[in-house]
Amino acid sequence: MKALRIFGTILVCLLVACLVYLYLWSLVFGARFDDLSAAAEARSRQPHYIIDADTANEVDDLFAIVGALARDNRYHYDRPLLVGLTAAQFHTSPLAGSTTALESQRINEQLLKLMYATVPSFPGSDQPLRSATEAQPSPASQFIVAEARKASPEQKLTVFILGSCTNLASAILSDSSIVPNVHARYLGFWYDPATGVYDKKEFNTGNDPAALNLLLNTKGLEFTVMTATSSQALQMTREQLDNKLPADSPVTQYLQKRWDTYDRWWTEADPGKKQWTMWDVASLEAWFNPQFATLENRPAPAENLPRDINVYTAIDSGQMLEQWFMVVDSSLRATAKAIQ
Ligand SMILES: [Ca+2]
Repeated sequence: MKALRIFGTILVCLLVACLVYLYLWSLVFGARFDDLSAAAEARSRQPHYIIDADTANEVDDLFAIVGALARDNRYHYDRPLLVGLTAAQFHTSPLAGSTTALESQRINEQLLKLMYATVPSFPGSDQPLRSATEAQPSPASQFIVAEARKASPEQKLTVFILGSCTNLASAILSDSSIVPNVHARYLGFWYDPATGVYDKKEFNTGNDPAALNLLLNTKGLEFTVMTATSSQALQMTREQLDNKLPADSPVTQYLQKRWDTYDRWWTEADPGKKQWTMWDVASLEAWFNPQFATLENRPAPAENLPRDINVYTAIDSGQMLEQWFMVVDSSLRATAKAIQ
């Protein structure tokens, strides 16, 4: 009888221990499951974007890309995710060879390596559109199509165009079903906010006018422009570059070398290259920091589809520049610490 009581007590104790064990594990697994589902939810809302840049044409593209890579963190789903870097042509430059997109691609790859970024990159077409209806397919345009197909009208793919519009225009000509899934953010043409007058005599536009007009004339394509007029206010001095980023960083040194060795062919002003207009930086920073820019709905150019487009009519260039330096400086310092 006594043995039976002892056996019963042991059995009850084991049962209680099992229940406590199961309860504790359910708490742990439940918390983990909540974390995972919250992460999946945040990830599904994460804005995806592509930068399409004519990097080898100028100096400012490099700074815009470095600013974006400094922010990119694949594990912070509340931040925009740079899904790819594509390279654009600039065939009208007096310095242009016959493979300008490939030249841009090479610099893009170097920047990704220097920033330890695992972002895929693709070369675009070396030539502008053949006509308003004929695409120039390329790995870049195919990549844009593939990413845009994954997007939706509610969760659009943002494509920053920092050079000619050839690659996105070719993507749309290849598959027009992507249009409602894409938000084009163009850096180009002049616009006077006071008079509402547009002027398309500008470098990026001139490298593929048919491609830009295709984007402006495409019904349902969300279109935002950081104009040359607004972005020209963003001036960086060489002194700032030398003083505000870590001098021993390979990224700082790469940017300084580009600044020194690039021939500024369009002007003889400022021969010592004491400052540089950071047009492309303005386009990305206005998106990262909307509080530093004024965005307005304005009628599209009269010769294009009658509709409103989004136009940045002013920027706070001082705040934008400070923010760019702060983010890039802290990213370069963190990287240096991590690889020590
Ligand atoms: Ca550019």
